[in-house]
Amino acid sequence: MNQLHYRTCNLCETMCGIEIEHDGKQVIAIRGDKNDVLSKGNICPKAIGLQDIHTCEDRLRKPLQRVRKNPEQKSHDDAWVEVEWDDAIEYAAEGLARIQNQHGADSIASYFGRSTAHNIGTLLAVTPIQKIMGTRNVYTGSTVDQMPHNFVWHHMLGHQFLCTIPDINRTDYYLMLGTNPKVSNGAQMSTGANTYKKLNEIRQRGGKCVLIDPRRTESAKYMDEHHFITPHADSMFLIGLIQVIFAKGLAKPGRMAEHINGWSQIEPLVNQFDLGRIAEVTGIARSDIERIAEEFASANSAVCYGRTGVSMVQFAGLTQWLMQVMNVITGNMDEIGGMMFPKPAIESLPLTQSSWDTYRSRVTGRPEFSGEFPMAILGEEIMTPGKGQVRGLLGLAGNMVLSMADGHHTEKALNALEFYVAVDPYLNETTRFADVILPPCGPLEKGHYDMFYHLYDTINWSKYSPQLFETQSSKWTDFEIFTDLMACFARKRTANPLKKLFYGAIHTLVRHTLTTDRIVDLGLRFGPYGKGINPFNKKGLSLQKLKDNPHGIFLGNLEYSLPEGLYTADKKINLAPQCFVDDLPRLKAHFVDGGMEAEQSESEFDLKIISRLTNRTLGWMHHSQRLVKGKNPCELMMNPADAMARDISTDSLVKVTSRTGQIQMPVILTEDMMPGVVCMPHLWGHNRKNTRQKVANANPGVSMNDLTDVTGIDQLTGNAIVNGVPVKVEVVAKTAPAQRQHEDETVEEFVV
Ligand SMILES: Nc1nc2c(c(=O)[nH]1)N[C@H]1C(S)=C(S)[C@@H](COP(=O)(O)OP(=O)(O)OC[C@H]3O[C@@H](n4cnc5c(=O)[nH]c(N)nc54)[C@H](O)[C@@H]3O)O[C@H]1N2
Ligand SMILES: Nc1nc2c(c(=O)[nH]1)N[C@H]1C(S)=C(S)[C@@H](COP(=O)(O)OP(=O)(O)OC[C@H]3O[C@@H](n4cnc5c(=O)[nH]c(N)nc54)[C@H](O)[C@@H]3O)O[C@H]1N2
Ligand code: SF4
Ligand SMILES: [Mo]
Repeated sequence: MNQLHYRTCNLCETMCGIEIEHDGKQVIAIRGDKNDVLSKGNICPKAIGLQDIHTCEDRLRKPLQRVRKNPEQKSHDDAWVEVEWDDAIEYAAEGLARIQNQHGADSIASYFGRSTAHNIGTLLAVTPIQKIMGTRNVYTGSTVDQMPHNFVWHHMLGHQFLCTIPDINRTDYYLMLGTNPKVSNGAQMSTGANTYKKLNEIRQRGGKCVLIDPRRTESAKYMDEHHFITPHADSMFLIGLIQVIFAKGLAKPGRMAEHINGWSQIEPLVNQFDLGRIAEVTGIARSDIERIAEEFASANSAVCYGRTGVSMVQFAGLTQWLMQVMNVITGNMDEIGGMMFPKPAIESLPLTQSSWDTYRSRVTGRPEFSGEFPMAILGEEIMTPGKGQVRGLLGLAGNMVLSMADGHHTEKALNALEFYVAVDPYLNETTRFADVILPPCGPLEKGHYDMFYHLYDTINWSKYSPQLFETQSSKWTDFEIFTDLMACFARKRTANPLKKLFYGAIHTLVRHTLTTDRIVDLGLRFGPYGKGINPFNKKGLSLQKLKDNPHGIFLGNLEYSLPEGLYTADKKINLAPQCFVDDLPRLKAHFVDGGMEAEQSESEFDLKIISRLTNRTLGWMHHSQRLVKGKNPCELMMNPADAMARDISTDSLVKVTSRTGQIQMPVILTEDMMPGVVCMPHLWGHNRKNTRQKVANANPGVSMNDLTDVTGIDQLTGNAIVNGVPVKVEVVAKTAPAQRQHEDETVEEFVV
């Protein structure tokens, strides 16, 4: 008899509730859970891919170890052999410890990709791994994603994870920059896959929605207005808005009036910029800037919010800061319908680091942020000889060859490593460089709690997802892998027999007592809604309470939490942190003092390329046949005027060239692109050799990050610039050949 199982889809931060019909071994169907307290039955197509991942033959069930043909060098001809878990852990720990014993703590780096944040086992392991490895070379996918947000929260509010969340359920004015929630389903704002319905609701209750994006995206039709903007120019647009708000006397601090530092600095700073020039460089008419500013400041409540399109660009730190300035000066910070702060059932902020520039990187002196360096410098730290050079890597839950800037540069760096341990369920474009791959069990084979993503809640709620299936042969969760790996590593890092014994004892204790479920239970019990250890407290949260409520528990709407909730020492919002003030001249040099024109006239790259997500795809879900079937979405969107100037027509095959690389794909002409800007999907390009991923490789596409530039970073925050990258586009053939199986000939072949 088929049964029903309820859980949260862990593929993205949207956290939709799903209902899985199954027979105890296999999934029969995956649907939206109508009773889920957050998503109320809404899901996106990606959730059904979980069924394919569960049965995917390429998903590794046992550790793989590289057997080198030439002991001195890795090669594509090396063999992979399956090894037993204990042997694999021993081999991995030995390889990492040997390097650190010889070359010091910093000679090993760690890298955490996006799947870390979707997985309680990896999340809980991050801090212990960093403490045990003791290296300063810590890298995560955050610096090709949301780091500018964290940077702003740290400097303005005192903690990198004091996340401002748009109160989309109650706002009257929604100003949205560089995000496409109809497809992404909302980023840093977890609503369940129904964000677009919430945009409709804003308008139905008499509010207004305005979108700023160089592409008229799928989300535009749920908005009242859409304006094209020149990539990278959002800071200028925001400066224009702030200028008008002050000039018209509309600035009002609201409820936070007594708790803001730096108010008087803002007006003179923005007044350095001429509104006419702002209109010219952004492409948004002066009258529109003036009107939007007035509307925003006069609305009962309003929120200015933006995501990856304004965090993976030049001046991303400034843009994120100026968006928050907009919210503060209109009295919308920590206000109903403005930016608010969720109160998650498990408190994690006090346990996480928030710091800036307490030390710097070895090669180019980049400041750390909250204990990590930008991904952009991992390659130079690996490939520049000297004391402290990175020689070993523990890399997990990210496919950096496709997802980080300049894939070929990443490949060179990975190939130069002496030893690389990957914790990942696939032999993919990145893990093929590993010496050993430790594969965790599948997503349905373990319990799940969204330890991190509740920081993005639009309502307060809590839910636990139990393990559905017994694990197949890959019986270990990420948490178990890390516990064993780190224990074994710590023993190998010390010569002291007493310490070895001590580490062994700690390991046994942790392995037998501290399961992820126990940690969740403790976190819930002692969190803000917890029952503590009081058996008579029937209302308070515990793991059992969540297990008894498989659709989740609603804990209330977002409530005021400032100033008490601030992490700044004086409990005030810092409206004008010096680092942002100091970054304004860089913006001015580019947009006002001729930098932009000089860049344009010197460069052969006359277009800018930006990224797009597609409904059915999400990096590693390209292993799901259900999701990749049909036409490959790697097509270049281009404005017809740009096409005409280059003799390109719909379906032409074009060559896109940047400073770092070249790829080919068919073109689609559309007025939805801003002239001068082209757009393609990212995280494709499954055309590298020696991977084990039949489904993805059969529908490879091309990798956008073969065009992006590792040296392109927002200087302030260190975040990669993967949007608005300069390219040129030339026609190769008037009609594109039918989708090819492999695009090897279009990608410079990488030779190890
Ligand atoms: N289907 C699907 N959904 C996903 C994911 C996925 O892989 N697939 N990934 C998840 C993850 S990890 C994340 S971080 C989120 C991201 O969620 P979003 O931030 O919503 O991501 P995008 O859809 O790429 O939206 C970015 C938008 O910025 C625009 N843009 C580019 N450059 C600029 C610029 O200079 N200025 C402005 N104003 N706009 C610009 C682009 O045109 C694009 O519409 O999505 C999540 N949801
Ligand atoms: N050009 C361009 N580049 C971008 C972006 C863009 O907009 N444009 N967006 C950026 C953004 S926002 C993001 S989030 C990144 C995403 O980039 P990545 O972080 O590289 O994400 P994926 O490609 O989905 O790869 C996820 C990896 O985690 C592994 N994995 C899956 N589940 C688990 C698990 O439970 N445990 C472990 N240990 N591993 C697991 C998968 O096998 C895969 O190797 O890409 C970034 N790169
Ligand atoms: S939006 Fe899609 S992928 Fe994201 S949690 Fe919901 S169902 Fe899963
Ligand atoms: Mo992301």
